[in-house]
Amino acid sequence: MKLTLATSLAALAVLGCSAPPPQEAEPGATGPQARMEQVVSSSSGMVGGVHPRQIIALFGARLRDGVTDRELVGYRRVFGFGDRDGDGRHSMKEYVDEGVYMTRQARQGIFNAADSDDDGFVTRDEYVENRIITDEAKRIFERMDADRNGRLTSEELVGSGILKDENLSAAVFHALDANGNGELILPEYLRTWGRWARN
Ligand SMILES: [Ca+2]
Ligand SMILES: [Ca+2]
Ligand SMILES: [Ca+2]
Repeated sequence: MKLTLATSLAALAVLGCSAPPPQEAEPGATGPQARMEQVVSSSSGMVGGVHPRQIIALFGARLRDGVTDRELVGYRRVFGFGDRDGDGRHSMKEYVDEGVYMTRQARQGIFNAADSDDDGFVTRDEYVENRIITDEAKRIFERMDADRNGRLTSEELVGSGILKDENLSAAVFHALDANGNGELILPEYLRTWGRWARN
């Protein structure tokens, strides 16, 4: 079943889950090798002459500063639901194998993105950080997705006027469009955005 983005996000919000819609998970984005490639590409630095962290600030991202205490409490509570053995971290077994929302592949992608120290576990702080980054990034994506079809085109990004500079907008779109097909879907966008936010 193909859900609309709005429907999926609404469902995910109900589930307290930060995951992208299942049909949009892309292969090849998980595992140590993908992670290494991500590190290498992010180390190349600037996008359109601007530091990635500055780019997401230009998009209006506030990261931790944009989150209320109440939201933090909610994120921690949701983390606790998944931490079945109560050891303060999600194991691969708890989150990926025993998770029930989305596809296994989508859960694996989220787990890898959240595990920022790459030790095979997602601590509560890692989980909360990932929720802060991705929930905000999704709201920004939705604002730019003028026709609300869950796919962001370069025209939509430039047309949103969020980045004042059109050349920068084009460079940013190019950097986000990892598979080069001329449109961004959420998991694709979030992978690069997540790296920029942790940069
Ligand atoms: Ca970890
Ligand atoms: Ca669109
Ligand atoms: Ca694309």
